[in-house]
Amino acid sequence: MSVTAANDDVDRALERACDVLRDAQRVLLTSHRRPDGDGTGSMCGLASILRALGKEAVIYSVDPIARRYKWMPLANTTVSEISFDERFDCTIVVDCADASLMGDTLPPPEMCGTLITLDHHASGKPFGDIAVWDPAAAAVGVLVWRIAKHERWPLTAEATVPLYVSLISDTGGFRHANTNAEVLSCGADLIRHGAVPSTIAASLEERPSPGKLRLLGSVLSTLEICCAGKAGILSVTTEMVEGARATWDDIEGMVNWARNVEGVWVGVLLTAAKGGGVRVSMRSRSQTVDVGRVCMALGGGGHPGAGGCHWKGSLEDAKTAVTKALDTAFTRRMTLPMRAVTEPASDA
Ligand SMILES: [Mn+2]
Repeated sequence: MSVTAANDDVDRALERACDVLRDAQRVLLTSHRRPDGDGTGSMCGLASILRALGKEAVIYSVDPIARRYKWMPLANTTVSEISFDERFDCTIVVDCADASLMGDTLPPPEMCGTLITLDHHASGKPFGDIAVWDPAAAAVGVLVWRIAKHERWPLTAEATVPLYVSLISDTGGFRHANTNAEVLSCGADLIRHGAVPSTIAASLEERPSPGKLRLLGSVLSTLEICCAGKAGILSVTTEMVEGARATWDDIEGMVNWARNVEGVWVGVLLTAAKGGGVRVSMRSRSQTVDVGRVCMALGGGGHPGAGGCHWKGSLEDAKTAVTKALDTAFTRRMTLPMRAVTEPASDA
């Protein structure tokens, strides 16, 4: 690994985190609300490694683990509440760019002990007593792997499965722009220790329920192409979810249909949230525009390839604001030097 000032900071934070973890006996593991494959996978993987060392590791998520990840080792040991008299030596928050993404789910400091955060969002606002924050890490699973390697802790076969899920979730199966040599080395090491890629891929395979397929049908029919063909926008409303007898979980991944449309650089999914407002999800094709920054301008954040924000207002207002923000991003990109405006490479 090349040594830069930033890497020095990451390495130092990682060493401090290891110092705390080494001495800790009771560890609490948690992530952002509605944890995704990276959040769930890194919690379960780290829990397995710590439990094998004889430590107690409690996985905590207020929201249930998504159906897609429930089969993962240790996912079924997740607890959704913690008694007020519990005390932990340290608490590890994974994949959470910003303390606000946890809502008020983080227990008070006297329960948490030392607060360690492991994150890799470029737009992140690192928090906690020790923040291991490295935007060059393709997934938080890579940071967990670095900790295990640093401490020479055994990678349990059980841990390799959720950690591998973390890697493929955040790299789109080793295809997205964040795929680098380190994440492939990490994947290779996980395979050496027991992960079986084809089995894991089969477990993650989409087997849509009839409700999800009905919902997809109605969502696809909302497609609007705007910004001179460079943006595709899909919308979901509560009525559509209920009418299809689908669940809110079924929306996950639908934004990619908008992004995959021929000629489109950025796909957007607008979800009219139950409690009012609109959840905005954006995905861009690599080498086009940084949607994390576009979403930051709209009060959210994310990565270059994936971003999101919450819009307080109607679906139509959200559409107008998103279209305007994307128009600005596309125009700005057009004024960049030619080197940066070559046609996007196909993601396939
Ligand atoms: Mn992540």
